[in-house]
Amino acid sequence: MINPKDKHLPKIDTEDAQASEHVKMSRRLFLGGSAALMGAAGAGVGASLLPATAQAAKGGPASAHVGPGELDEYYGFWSGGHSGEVRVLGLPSMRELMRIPVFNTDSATGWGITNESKEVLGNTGHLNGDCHHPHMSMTDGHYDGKYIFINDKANSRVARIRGDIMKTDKITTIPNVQAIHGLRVQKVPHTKYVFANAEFRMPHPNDGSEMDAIDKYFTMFSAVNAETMEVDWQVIVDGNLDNTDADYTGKYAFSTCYNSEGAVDLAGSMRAERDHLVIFNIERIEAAVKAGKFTTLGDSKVPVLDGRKGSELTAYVPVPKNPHGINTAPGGKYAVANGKLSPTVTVFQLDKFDALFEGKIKPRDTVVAEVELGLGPLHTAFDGRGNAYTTLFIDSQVCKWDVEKAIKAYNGEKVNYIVQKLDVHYQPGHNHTTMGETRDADGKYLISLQKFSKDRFLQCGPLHAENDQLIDISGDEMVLIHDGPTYAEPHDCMIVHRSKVKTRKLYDRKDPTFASTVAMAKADGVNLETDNKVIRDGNKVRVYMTSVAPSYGMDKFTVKQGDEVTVVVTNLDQIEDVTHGFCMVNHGVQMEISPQQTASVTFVADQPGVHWYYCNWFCHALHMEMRGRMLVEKA
Ligand code: K7E
Ligand code: CUA
Ligand code: CA
Repeated sequence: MINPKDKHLPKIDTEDAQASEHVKMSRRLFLGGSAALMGAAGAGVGASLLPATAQAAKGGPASAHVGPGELDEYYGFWSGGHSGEVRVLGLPSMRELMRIPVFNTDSATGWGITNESKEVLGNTGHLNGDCHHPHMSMTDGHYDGKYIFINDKANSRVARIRGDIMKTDKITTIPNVQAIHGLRVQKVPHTKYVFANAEFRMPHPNDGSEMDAIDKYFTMFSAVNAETMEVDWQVIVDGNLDNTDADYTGKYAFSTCYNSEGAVDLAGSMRAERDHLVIFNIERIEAAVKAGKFTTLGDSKVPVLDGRKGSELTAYVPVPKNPHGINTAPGGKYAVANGKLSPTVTVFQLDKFDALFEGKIKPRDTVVAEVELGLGPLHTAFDGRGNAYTTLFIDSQVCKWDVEKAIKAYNGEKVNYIVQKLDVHYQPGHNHTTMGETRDADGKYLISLQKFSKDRFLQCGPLHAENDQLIDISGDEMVLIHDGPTYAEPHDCMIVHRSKVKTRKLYDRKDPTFASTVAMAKADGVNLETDNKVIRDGNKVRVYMTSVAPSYGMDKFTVKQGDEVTVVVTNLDQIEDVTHGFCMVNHGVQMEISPQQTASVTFVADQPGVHWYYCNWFCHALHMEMRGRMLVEKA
C-alpha cells in the first residue's frame, strides 16, 4: 500500500516521454491509493502525483525510496572509472539500471568479443580504459539526449554512446597526446565539439631520442567533432591540462592547469603558488584553421595551432594552487575554478572574456571573487538558485555557498557567503546536481561522489566500495538521504531528467551498428530476416541463423577443423525485452542479440567433435532448450 507520506513519488509532466507508461505502471497505485492520490490522478498527466522534493513539500527531506514498479525521475550516467564502462542509474533510488561497456570487455553482451563491437573498438588492441567524465550532448544549453561522451585517460581516447540504444558507437584515439582527462561538450548553439584535455606533457616528436628535454615537452587541447568523431583541431598550451568546461555563448572553453611548472615530479608541480586557467577563443581558433595557419605533427593530419602564452587564440589567468575542477554555473554568468591545494575557489565572470581578448582588461580582471571555503576544494555544482556546492576533499565535506555573496565578500563587504557545510563519507571528488550543467538546473538533488567508504558498508576484503551519496538540496538545508556503494571508480556523473532521454525498445533493422554485417550477408546473397544458411568461402565459413524464442533457425551445422567460423544471428522477435544470446561452449564466445538486432562473432573451429551452442539470455520458458550443435569434422 502506498503511504501518502512518502514524498518520493516521481513527478509527471507533459513533456515526459515516459509519462504515459508511468501512468499505466501507476494504475495499481491509484486503485489501492489514498483519496489524496486519487485527486492527483484526477488532475491527469501534467499534474504532479506528489512533490518529489522541494524538501518534499516541507514535510522533511525527500526519500530515496522509489517503490516497486515505480520509475525514477532522473537518469544518472556514471563514469565507471578504470572499469572502462559507463553505468546508468535511476535517481533518486540510485538503483543501477544498466551498464554500458565502452573501453572494456563485457562477457554478458559480448562487447569486445562480437565483430560489431570490435569494429567500434578499432584495432588498438586495448581492452582497458579509465573513464572520468561523462557528458551529454546539448542544444542551446539543454540536454538533447542524442549522445553521451566519455574520456579514456588510459589510452587517450574519446567515446560516444548513442542515447537511443545506450551503446557505444564510436571511439576515437586522440593523436599526438597522452592521457585524455577533462572532457566537456560545447553547450551552445549545440554540441559541435567535444573538448578533450590531454593531461600529460610529452616530447614532440616522441621518437625515443630524448627523455629529459622537458622544457620542450608540451600537451594539447583537442576539439573532437561530435558528429564525425574526428579531431577537428588541437591547440598547444603552456603547462598541462586538467579539467575543462565551456560557456553558454559557444565562444569559449576553458581548462585548469595544475602543472604550470612543467615539472615531471610531484614536488615540482607544487612549486608555484599559482597555476592557471587557460581560455580558448573558439572563433579565433576556427578562423586560424580556416586561414591555414596551422601545422601538423607526425603522421596525423589534424591541424595543430600554437596557443602558448602570447598567442591570440588563448588567455591565461593565474589561479591558486594546482586547481582541479572548473564548472560553469547554469546561468552562464560565472565559472568556478576549484583550488585543490588552495582552500579557495576562484569565480570568473564570463562576459568579461570578450574584453580580455580585446586587450581592454588584464587576465585577473575576469576574476570577481576568490574566497576561502575549506580544505581541498575539487569540484563545484549549482542549484540554479544562486548557490554553489563545492566538494572539500580533505575536510570530507560539501560546502554550500552563495555566489553573489562571495563576490560581495571579496569586494570587502561583511557578508557570510557560506550557507552550510555537510559531512560526507569520506573524501569527496566530483559532485553533480540534477540538470546542473545545463540551463535547466532544478536544484533538487546533489550527488557527492566519495573516494572512500571505510566503515559505511559491509566489508568485502581490502578493496572497498566507493560511496556515492544522495543529498536533498531543495530546501534551505542540505540533507543526506542515501548512501550508494559503487565499484571503481565513478570520478564523475551527470543527472538528466528522464524527459530528455528517449530510448528505443527494439532495434531498427537499418541500425548502423550492424550495417557491416548486413552488407556481408548481402554479398553472400543471404536475407538475414528469412535465411538460415552456411556459406563457405575457402576456409572461412559464415553461418547465418535467425532466432525466435525459444529456438534458433538452425539447430545444427557442420564445419571443418581449422575453419574460421563467423556466426551471424538475427533476432526476429518483435517483443520488447526478448533478448537472445549466443554462446558456443568452450570457444570463448558469446553475445547479446536484442529484438530486431543482428550480431556476429568469429572464432576458429580448432577442436574436432560435436560442440553445443546455446542461448544465454533468458528469453522464454524453454530458454534452456534453445540450443544447437556444431559438428567440427577432423581435418
Ligand atoms: Cu577524478 Cu574529474 Cu578525473 Cu576530479 S577528476 S575527482
Ligand atoms: Cu533465447 Cu534464451
Ligand atoms: Ca602547480
